[in-house]
Amino acid sequence: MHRVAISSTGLFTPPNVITNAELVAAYNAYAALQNEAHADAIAAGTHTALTDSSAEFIEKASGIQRRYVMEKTGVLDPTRMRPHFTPRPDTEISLMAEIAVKACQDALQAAGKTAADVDGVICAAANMQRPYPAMAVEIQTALGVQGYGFDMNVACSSATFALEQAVNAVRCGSARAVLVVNPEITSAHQAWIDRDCHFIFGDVCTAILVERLDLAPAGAFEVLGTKLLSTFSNNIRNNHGFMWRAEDRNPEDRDQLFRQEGRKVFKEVCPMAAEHMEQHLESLGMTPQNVRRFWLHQANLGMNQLIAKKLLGREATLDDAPVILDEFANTASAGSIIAFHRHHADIAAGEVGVICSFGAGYSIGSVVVKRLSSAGA
Ligand code: CO8
Repeated sequence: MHRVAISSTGLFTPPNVITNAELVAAYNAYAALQNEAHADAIAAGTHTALTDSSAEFIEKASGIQRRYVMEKTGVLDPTRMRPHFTPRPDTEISLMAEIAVKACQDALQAAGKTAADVDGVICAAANMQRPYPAMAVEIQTALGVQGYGFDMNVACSSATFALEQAVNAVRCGSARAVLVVNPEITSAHQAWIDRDCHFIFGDVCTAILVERLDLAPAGAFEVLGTKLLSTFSNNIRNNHGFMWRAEDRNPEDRDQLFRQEGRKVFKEVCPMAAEHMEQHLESLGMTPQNVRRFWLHQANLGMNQLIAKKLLGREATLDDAPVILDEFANTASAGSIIAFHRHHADIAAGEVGVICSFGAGYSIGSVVVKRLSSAGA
């Protein structure tokens, strides 16, 4: 068995920003058009008028100020309300693979490694652009990695669940290094026409290089342990899948996109996530007080504050549990990895941190890491 480290991370940030003000203006224009189109039914009481969204509500309820997207004109067009993506021929790299390759290259460069040092690629995200061939194989080939690749999906916990697979592969010697990559193009399956959730998501891609510790660069993070949990809930759901055609479904049906019972999710997931991390730390002989930093899933600021408070027994600071959702919104599985990517440089050798995701399934994944001072230390 080998000791395993996170050698580096990479980040691809999409080119377009949508502020809450821009988003709300587009939604309110859409609502006005809908209300105009249904004016008679609204007057007759057979149709419910849409009410305006508000930037103040969004920031207060979620902590989100803006989000990045791959394409914004379609999202902000009140007659469209979804991004414009041009279909690509089979001979061209897919959009998911394209941004994944960029994030992987960023991670490889940060570790001073090349594709020749890597034996596997796991593409882990909340949605896949197509069923096959696997995006991971496309990414692997574009990078020039000899070995294997596969896709996996555990919604917002895709990255942490994939980290466990990568860690196990390296630990037992079937790979020297595995790239875990999380291309999250949430804008393509976000319900931009639903006032309750139109503000939640953003696009991004993260990558993590998991490597044998004796091969890892100085300052890498040893993985002390991983712990996964899932328990079924309908409170976050997307019914879109390959059966839609045989079921004569319309891809625009509301249940074919993301939907949730946000308040129930908030109430149920916070205690589960805190307990999960506590138990994980206990199994490693530690308590939350031994942890220098929590890199938490980024869905809602209040959720993160509550979870961190449950763990620490006091109000958490941004130093205890950094926030990136103000800038990125919820980026599904990538959120906790962006937090780690942006906020790990000041962790001293010997200090311990926890990466933790929570989301649809429900699914919770935690990864406990310790900063190393030099390779193999
Ligand atoms: N503008 C103004 N008012 C609004 C708006 C709006 N946009 N939306 C709702 N309101 C109103 C409501 O109508 C309601 O009014 P009233 O009190 O008169 O009925 C009031 O505001 C309060 O509404 P809510 O109870 O819905 O508001 P909350 O305070 O609960 O906040 C949140 C809503 C922000 C959604 C919050 O519940 C939340 O963040 N919950 C946690 C959600 C969460 O963590 N979900 C995880 C999902 S992510 C995941 O697992 C990955 C899925 C895969 C990725 C999919 C990518 C697309």
